Amino acid sequence: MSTKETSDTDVRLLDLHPPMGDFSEDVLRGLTASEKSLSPKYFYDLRGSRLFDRITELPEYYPTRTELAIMESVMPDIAEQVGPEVSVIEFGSGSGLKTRRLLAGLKDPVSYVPVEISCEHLMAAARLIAAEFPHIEILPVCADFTRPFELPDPERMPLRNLVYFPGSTIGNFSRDEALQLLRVMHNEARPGGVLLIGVDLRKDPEILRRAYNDDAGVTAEFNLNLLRRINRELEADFDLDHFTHKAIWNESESRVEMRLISGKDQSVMVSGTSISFRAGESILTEYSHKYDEAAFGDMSAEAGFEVRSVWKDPDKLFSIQLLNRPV
Ligand code: AVI
Repeated sequence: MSTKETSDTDVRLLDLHPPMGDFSEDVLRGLTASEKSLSPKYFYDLRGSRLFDRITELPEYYPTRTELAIMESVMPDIAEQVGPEVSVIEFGSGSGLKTRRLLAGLKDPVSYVPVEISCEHLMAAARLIAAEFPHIEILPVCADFTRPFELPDPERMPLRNLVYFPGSTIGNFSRDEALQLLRVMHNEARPGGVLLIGVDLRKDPEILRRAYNDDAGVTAEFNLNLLRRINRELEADFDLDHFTHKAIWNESESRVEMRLISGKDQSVMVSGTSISFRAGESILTEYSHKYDEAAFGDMSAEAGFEVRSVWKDPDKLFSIQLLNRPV
């Protein structure tokens, strides 16, 4: 693969030219399958990202504030267990509070390597972090983190790698994909490295139902925004008044499933292809798996990790887990 390093003030980008995938091809494949689906990765256009930010502040949506609260209370413990002079490799470009809390709380971290498929997004976030943490070398990598990728070498040699994957985004992957992603993280952690990961836990289904069907309708708007995006970018004519948001708890699969339900028999044009919907037919748009500690422990062990510590909030809604990659 040809790579490119570009320097922007003091932030050096390693551009691995990730294949961006084809939105139109993916959407048509999903909508012409016998069970219609759309990938949740397409939620996050500008409006979708803003709607997601609003979701994180909803009273019903507990994950973000709970993870941050755990982080606040256990950061000294994390810093102690992880040790000094690590290189932090974040899967996703976090300029959020959790990343800042981590970088501020670790002992003398040598570098911060955010990895993200959208180079623009990545550089904007990396510049913010660089301005706030001038003593940490910031080395953004533009890559698809679901596949193994090359890591840049920091100027100062780290004592170990710390892979960081907050937000319970792992829950949005199927179990097979989640295992594959854990294997990539195991690889990037390198022998003796660690993974610090946010994992949402199984809980009273009523709490989950409310978190994904909020009263203000922001999650519904977030879900429907996918159709709005397809209308705009793929010359489609979804009538948003004839699709509704629905999120259900699937007990046997231990996951929330988000769908868009067609309110009537209707046909929609997408990139020149006519797609028909029966009344009540749904498009699956997202899984959000919730794990119990044992199930996540088994999956991470399959990827080669050993559980070192699991921190939870007092109500056991959410966990932050520190996993070791043995030497
Ligand atoms: C990004 N991800 C962890 C969120 C979740 O809770 O699964 C996405 C989300 N979907 C609906 N609300 C939030």
